[in-house]
Amino acid sequence: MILHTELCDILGIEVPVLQGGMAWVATGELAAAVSEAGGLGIIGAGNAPASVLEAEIKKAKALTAKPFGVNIMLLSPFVDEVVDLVIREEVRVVTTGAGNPGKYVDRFKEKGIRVIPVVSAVALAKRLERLEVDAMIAEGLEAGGHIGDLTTMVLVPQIVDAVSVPVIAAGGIADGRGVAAALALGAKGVQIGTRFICASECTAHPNYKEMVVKAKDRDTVVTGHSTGHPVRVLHNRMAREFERMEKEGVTVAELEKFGAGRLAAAVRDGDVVNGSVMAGQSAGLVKKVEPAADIIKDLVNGTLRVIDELKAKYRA
Ligand code: TUI
Repeated sequence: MILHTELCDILGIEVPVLQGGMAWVATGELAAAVSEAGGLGIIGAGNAPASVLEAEIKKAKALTAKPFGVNIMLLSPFVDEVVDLVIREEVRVVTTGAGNPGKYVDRFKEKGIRVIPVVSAVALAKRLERLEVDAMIAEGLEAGGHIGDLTTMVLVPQIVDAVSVPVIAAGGIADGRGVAAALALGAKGVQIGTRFICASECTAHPNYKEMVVKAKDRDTVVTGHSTGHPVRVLHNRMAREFERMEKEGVTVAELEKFGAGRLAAAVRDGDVVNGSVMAGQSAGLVKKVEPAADIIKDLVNGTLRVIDELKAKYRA
């Protein structure tokens, strides 16, 4: 495989593909499989306490000697203990989501941990560059879960222009065409979530994987605009109920209570009717469940094919 960018050297990986740190979905097994395949596997801490994350980190360490990361969800009630754990376990890379990681950056850097925040707007990217983060993930609204309000197509080049660290594109990327497009926008790598839900090594319930594989182009919706935390999910009864409650003007506290535990219900228990089936718009591009190594191979081969074809076809 010969798809190499400076991001590979910074992270000690073979191909510039990061696996999204999806809460409940991105366990030690999935992260290890992606890292073994040459990408960067990432364990999603989500809302879990440090003890739960610790077990996942130990699992990943038992399955691979290659670098892997942990995603810290900054709205988690356990964020402080999760930060302490990641430092204690000497995890090589930290990505952050759903907020500004500013107050933690120095502690990670002191330990030589690479810090890569997710940003969904230029202003935060500029602020974080001053803290000397190692790279940034520019995530567009095509992504699953909690999202910002710009598309990948317009966000990535604006972040690339605003900062001098490597930018990783995320949101809507699921095959080599998407990776090549991200590189064309100036990204040095990609982060992919939805397609890795359908990795064989992913421990998400088969019902969840099946719903992603069966999803068509318009099957995701965004709920939670009224809460200030919009979340992209596959449309089901849960999403319909949530939409109805939002339209009726139900309070944020009630909506949060209604939503509590729903992601776990879908991922762990397979309740894809009453659970929250978070997935990106790229679900429509995901066709099957296959090993993480095959996904990585397909991404790399597809990217190289697109680059060659563009050059052969359009250079006059
Ligand atoms: O974080 C994600 N995706 C997520 S987090 C999550 S758990 C959750 N569930 C319900 C409500 C809220 C969270 C499920 N999916 N992706 C990375 C991401 N980060 N997307 C958007 C952002 C973001 C948003 C605002 C990053 C920074 C930010 O900054 C705000 C500020 O303080 O400037």
